[in-house]
Amino acid sequence: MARANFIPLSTYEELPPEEMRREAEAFLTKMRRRRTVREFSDRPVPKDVIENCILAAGTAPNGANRQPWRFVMVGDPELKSRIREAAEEEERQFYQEKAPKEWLDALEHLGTDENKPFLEDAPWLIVIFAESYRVLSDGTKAKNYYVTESVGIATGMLITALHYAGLVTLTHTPSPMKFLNHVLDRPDNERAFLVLVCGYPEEGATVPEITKKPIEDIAIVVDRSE
Ligand code: IYR
Repeated sequence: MARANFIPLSTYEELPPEEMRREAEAFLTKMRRRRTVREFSDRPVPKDVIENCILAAGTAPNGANRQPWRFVMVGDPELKSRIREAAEEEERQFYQEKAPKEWLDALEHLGTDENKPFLEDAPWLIVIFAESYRVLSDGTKAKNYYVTESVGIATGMLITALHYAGLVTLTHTPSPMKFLNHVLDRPDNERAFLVLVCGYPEEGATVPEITKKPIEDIAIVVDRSE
């Protein structure tokens, strides 16, 4: 591929150290308010808000700038109930037959089960697909690179954008997810990555009282220059 035209980095803004510190702290404070929610209100959320959040996700760094993501916005009640029905069928098998005891034990404190009413209650399901490879106009397949990493980063940015817009999300991973290709009519070169349930929390929604790891458990400093 021809080398791109290179232009000055005109969008970068350096912050003085104090402001840098303030911004980083303010961001942490805001992100600590994000919680995964499992009880959704059916209040509508404007489509343009979701689209802007998806555009923000689409700014994610990714392999070779192939942008190997597709965000299918499902707001149609009929489609949502088909997704719920199929997901609950998969989940029944997971919870009642396939899941090893160790996995079920790990999930127990979160109180999840095969019932997924949020798939119908929430105004939007954003079904995220990863484009494993591209199909060129002559029918040949072209590789994409770091697809899982790229789509994972974009998904994190989407969750952050939706949180900033005052919405809540649930990262739902029915397993296996192949049924989503059928229900949403997506081609074979796309594999469902996860379902991001999005909307307002149900009034009186509760969340598990869990904590996040402290800095010493998640960061390892190898630079002693400070
Ligand atoms: N996919 C199932 C099970 C599940 C698995 C993990 I790991 C979770 O953190 C939560 C749920 C479900 O959606 O219920």
